[in-house]
Amino acid sequence: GTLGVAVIGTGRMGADHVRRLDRVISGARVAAVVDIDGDRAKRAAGGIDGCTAYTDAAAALSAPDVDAVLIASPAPAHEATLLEAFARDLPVLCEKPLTPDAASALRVVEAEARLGHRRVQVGFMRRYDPEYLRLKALLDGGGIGRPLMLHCRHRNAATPPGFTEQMMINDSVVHEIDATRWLLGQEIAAVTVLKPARSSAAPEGLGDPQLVLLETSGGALADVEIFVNCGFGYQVQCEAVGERGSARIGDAHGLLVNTAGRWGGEIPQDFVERFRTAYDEQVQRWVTATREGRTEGPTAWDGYAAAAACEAGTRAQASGARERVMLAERPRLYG
Ligand code: ISE
Repeated sequence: GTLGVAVIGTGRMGADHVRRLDRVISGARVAAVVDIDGDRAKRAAGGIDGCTAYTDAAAALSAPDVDAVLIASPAPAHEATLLEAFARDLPVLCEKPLTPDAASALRVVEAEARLGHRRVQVGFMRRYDPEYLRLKALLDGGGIGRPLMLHCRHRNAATPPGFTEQMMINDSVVHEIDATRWLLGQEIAAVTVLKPARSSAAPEGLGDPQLVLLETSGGALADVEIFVNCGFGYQVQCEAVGERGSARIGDAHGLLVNTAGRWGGEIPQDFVERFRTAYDEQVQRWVTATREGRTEGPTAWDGYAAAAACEAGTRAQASGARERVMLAERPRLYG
């Protein structure tokens, strides 16, 4: 039957997932929405047939018409909802980051391992982006030989209020950390962060942009420019350099216009627009797999490994030194 989904958190991503499940995805319906702000929850549920608004995640998870959970609340609230979902053996799609730090992410990994089967797909949606998938297929097929370096750029037009320097790593560079692990099939071994002169367009206290250097377990390097107040739009680019060639994605040359003595195109303004297909695909694949009794996609271990690398990254921001990533032993559930 149709999968009844409870969406936890109705902020920016949560509201977008409610719309997506309601109008784009097949095989699912929004059975419940949860927000600690009751009015916001009611607004999100409004107009959706049979959708109940809650202020308490546990209450929504115990509702008889809820079969699965999509977590889009702020990261510090993820762990409690994940453990609640495990207690009821409910399948979960959890927005990134899995949790805000490595210790809590490891608790989630251990709880799922105790359950004995996978229940969590982590929302690293770049793995569903058509361009990233082409790059991954090229690398896996040996198309440019052994990959040695990734050059990444991650630019946001502007930050929302309250965005911190740690969030530049935990919320933003976490995507490059996952993409590097996934594209290369290697762990992140060490992280270094360098800071150029601060852009005067950045809010007070935010050292923006920064250069993050990731060293992998297989001896590859990934450099990431993170610039969260670049002003001109949302850009995510990645160039892989291999022994026999290079390959680059994210140039967004969909429509190139020549007029009035100039050439150019448009730059998307945010991630919801740039990664629309990836978000749709991620949620559709989750719904389809869940209805077939499977869990696939990025694992809780991927969420933990990314959190451990992020922790080294925020240490590196503070110390200015090269910080090693400490990983726990990988439970057998994750291969
Ligand atoms: C946001 O949380 C995301 O996940 C976006 O993909 C990223 O570009 C942005 O910097 C984050 O704040």
